[in-house]
Amino acid sequence: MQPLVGAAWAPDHILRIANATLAADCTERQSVTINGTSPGPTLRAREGEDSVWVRVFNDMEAENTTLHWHGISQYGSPFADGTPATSQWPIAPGNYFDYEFKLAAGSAGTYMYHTHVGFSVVTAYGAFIVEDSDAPPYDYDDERVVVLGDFYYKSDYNLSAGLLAAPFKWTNDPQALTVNGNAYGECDSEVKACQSGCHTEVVSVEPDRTYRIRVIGATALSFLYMALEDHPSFELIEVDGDYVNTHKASFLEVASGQRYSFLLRTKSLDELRALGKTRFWANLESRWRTTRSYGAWILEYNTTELPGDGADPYSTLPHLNKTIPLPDEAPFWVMNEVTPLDATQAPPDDSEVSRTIFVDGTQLNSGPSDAQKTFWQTHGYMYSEEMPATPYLIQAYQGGLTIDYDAAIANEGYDNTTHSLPVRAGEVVDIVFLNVASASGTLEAHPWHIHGKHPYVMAYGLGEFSEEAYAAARANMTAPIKRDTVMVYAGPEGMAYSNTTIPQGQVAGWTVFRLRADVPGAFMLHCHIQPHFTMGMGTVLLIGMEELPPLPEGFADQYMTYNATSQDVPASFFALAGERVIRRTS
Ligand SMILES: [Cu+2]
Repeated sequence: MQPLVGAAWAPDHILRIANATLAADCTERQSVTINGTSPGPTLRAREGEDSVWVRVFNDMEAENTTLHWHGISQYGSPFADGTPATSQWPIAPGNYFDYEFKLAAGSAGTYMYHTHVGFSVVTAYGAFIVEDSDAPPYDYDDERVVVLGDFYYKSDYNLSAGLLAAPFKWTNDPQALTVNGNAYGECDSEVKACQSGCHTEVVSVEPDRTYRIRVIGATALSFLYMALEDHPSFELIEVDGDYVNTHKASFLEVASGQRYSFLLRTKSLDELRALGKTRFWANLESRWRTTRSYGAWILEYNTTELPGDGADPYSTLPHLNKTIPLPDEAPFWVMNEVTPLDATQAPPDDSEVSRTIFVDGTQLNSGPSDAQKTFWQTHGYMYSEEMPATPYLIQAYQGGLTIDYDAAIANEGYDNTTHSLPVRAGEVVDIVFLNVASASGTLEAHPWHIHGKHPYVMAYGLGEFSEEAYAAARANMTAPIKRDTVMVYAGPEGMAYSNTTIPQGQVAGWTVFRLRADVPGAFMLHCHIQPHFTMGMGTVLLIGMEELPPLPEGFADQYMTYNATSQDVPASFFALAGERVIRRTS
């Protein structure tokens, strides 16, 4: 629903978040959708444009929501980042919220939007593509978007309630892996309500072309490996919204929150004729968990000159792990070799780094064994989207947020009063994520996601973190790239999938971000595995809170108070024609 796009009074996009029944793999599930579907519509904007304005309506009857622009830097617009308790009051049922932000030059790439309240993110997401202002640096004929997701039969409420319950109830792995919202499934109508027509996602291409395939990790849990039948290699060109020098790879690794683009050269008619088929499987398998999930999508050649044959979107998946094998778990993948396309792009120099901040995500248990809770802490604190009662950024705009930098600096960067990591505007910090063995001596691989801007990934390591280990790992890194979602590995000893343990509290892996804190605002820093985040695996960066940008004119009316926007805004913007109801002045 995008009436009169471009008219002076209209938002660039209107998104409506609502409850609806989905049946990705033919099994019905009450879900949260955006404009009626999962994924929601693919939004496109151009880098360097004045701004993007998206009006988001909460059409749900009883649930709050927010919408986060995953990977988008929020220079000058921290109030548009879309996180409850941190950047805004949640959007109350019946309310709307205006997100308006700029897309800086150089930000062209692949992003997503998703809700940031409760477990609704499992289906409430969509692709957000920032197009180049000029021709892209790589030649391709066309592009395709592949959004990877997890499909659970349990409701959002049951999933998160179990994670917070005593005794703790794990979500388990998803019942299906979706691609652009689709998966083939054989629904059991004696157990669940079923729909018909579900199928493996089909991505159509023409022969003899070059495609940019944009892959978006919108899974709630799964870290997916992916490879293509009879298409043994492709070239990586983008990582999390930044172009990289082409890097050949035979398979892709996509964690929750990560995005990649690769160039795929499609086969000629002669090659297809020789292979005797026009539809090819893409194999998807999860890694780094005790059990593996399996999924697929299909690359289909659009041609009338050959009979359609090959992968069948309406059939049970064959054992693709036999025909399109994917490797076992191994840390780092190609990340030490990938380099930025812009050769002038380099992290701030060591001499600029003022201090090191540690983020020690640790899984703990409490209570008797028959009613045991399991949760994640950072610096001894379990993050909750219910706290603080007034969001950090609202507190700051009210003039009521006091930052104690000295207390934080004395405590590895963490301030125990505000439960945050305060950083002065302009400071350069190294943020070290530690992978710490749990109370039961186990470890997992975590995709840590930073809001606000993209730091440089300086180095990855296994084992204990030390200055010597950091220096050695940096020497191993060809050239740091920027990204917003980075793996923190560990193992193999102690990894959940390896069925071994190590002593509780032992650090078994780490990753370092280097951040120039030039984007004032309150920004989340959290594991993008939604169950871990629900269990408390997150914290908040408070950057230069003394130097926040002013609120746009008229915006305070909807921003400073919960439940402040009209319940009576017409469902269609056509009904508003003639009224100037916006804060944009151009
Ligand atoms: Cu995690």
